[in-house]
Amino acid sequence: MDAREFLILLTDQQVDALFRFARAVPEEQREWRPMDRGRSVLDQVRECAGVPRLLALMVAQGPSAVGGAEFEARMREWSAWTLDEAETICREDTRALAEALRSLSEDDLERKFPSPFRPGTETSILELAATHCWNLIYHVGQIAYIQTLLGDQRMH
Ligand code: NI
Repeated sequence: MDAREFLILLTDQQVDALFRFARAVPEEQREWRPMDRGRSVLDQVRECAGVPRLLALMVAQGPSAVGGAEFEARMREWSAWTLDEAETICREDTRALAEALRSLSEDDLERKFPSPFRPGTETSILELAATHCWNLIYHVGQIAYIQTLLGDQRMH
């Protein structure tokens, strides 16, 4: 299995984990924010669901295809999604990201660009696409921590 297919597999596994963990939190607690300052489960799920469309655009058209204005417009869209809507969109757009990745040659995948997320560093298209996977892992961890705060110590 090449690096691209491995990334697609890991990402799909983390999408499954995100919704498995989120649905394990009782519905009435999905908007609870630790200390009234942390981010709720639903808020984090919405972000994870909103990001892959932006990344698919960047993979298909280059990192400069998405700027601050596009990102802010996407944030406004995702702020209203229910958990079910977020799941449908996340799965659809994760598939679109995978297809965008599969349409590139190995050389295109490894070509370096200035990183849109870390100024002063460079990133390849493959690394950029991996942003979805590590963002999912980060937020699954935060949701798991919220679960422990709510008294649920199980691994979901
Ligand atoms: Ni994030």
